[in-house]
Amino acid sequence: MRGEHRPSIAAITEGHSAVEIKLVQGDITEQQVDAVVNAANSSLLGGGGVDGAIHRRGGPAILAACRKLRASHYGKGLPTGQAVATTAGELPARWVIHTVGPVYAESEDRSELLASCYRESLRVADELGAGSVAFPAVSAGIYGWPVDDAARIAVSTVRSTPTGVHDVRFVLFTPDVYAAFERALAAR
Ligand code: AR6
Repeated sequence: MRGEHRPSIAAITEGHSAVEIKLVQGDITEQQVDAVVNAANSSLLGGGGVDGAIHRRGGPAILAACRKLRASHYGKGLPTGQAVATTAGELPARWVIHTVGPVYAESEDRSELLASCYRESLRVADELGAGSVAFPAVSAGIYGWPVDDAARIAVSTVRSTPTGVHDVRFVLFTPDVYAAFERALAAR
């Protein structure tokens, strides 16, 4: 199926447990879910990649909420591996959960921090009562994480994290990242 047009919804579903994992090739800002996860940076003030897209499509309410969070809780920035929620503004979702992935480094194993992004995002989603959550491939863009490894960590962490979220979608922007998540989902 690689190279062909893929449906924008649920190309792959895995329903072996309470959480159903789906892969979607597309733009996360178009997902109708309770919560969209943003691969942010610790400033919470926006950036490029998926962060830029979420702020552009979601409008100024998201940035305003991020500024408030900085003032109240994260004057030094949101630490890597943590997650925090804001309004989703004009996105077709209720919340954006901002998480800060680690920058990839060959000299140091930061996998636990990347896994923490998924765990903490699901914990925040549970606090919110979100039933459906869309994740991008955190750290696999500007932060330079090798895509297969990023996909393996993402899938294995979601599989092993107890959560009330019943619909987890990985929304992958490009065919190569989609293919990496297909491989990760197939590997057990
Ligand atoms: N929908 C889904 N995925 C997307 C979209 C989109 N609209 N746009 C890009 N991606 P990145 P990072 C994919 O760079 O590596 C920002 O400046 C992209 O192809 O967005 O965690 C932040 O402010 C890639 O596969 O996030 C930080 O400074 C994946 O999303 C820094 O980038 C993640 O790429 C974070 O870097």
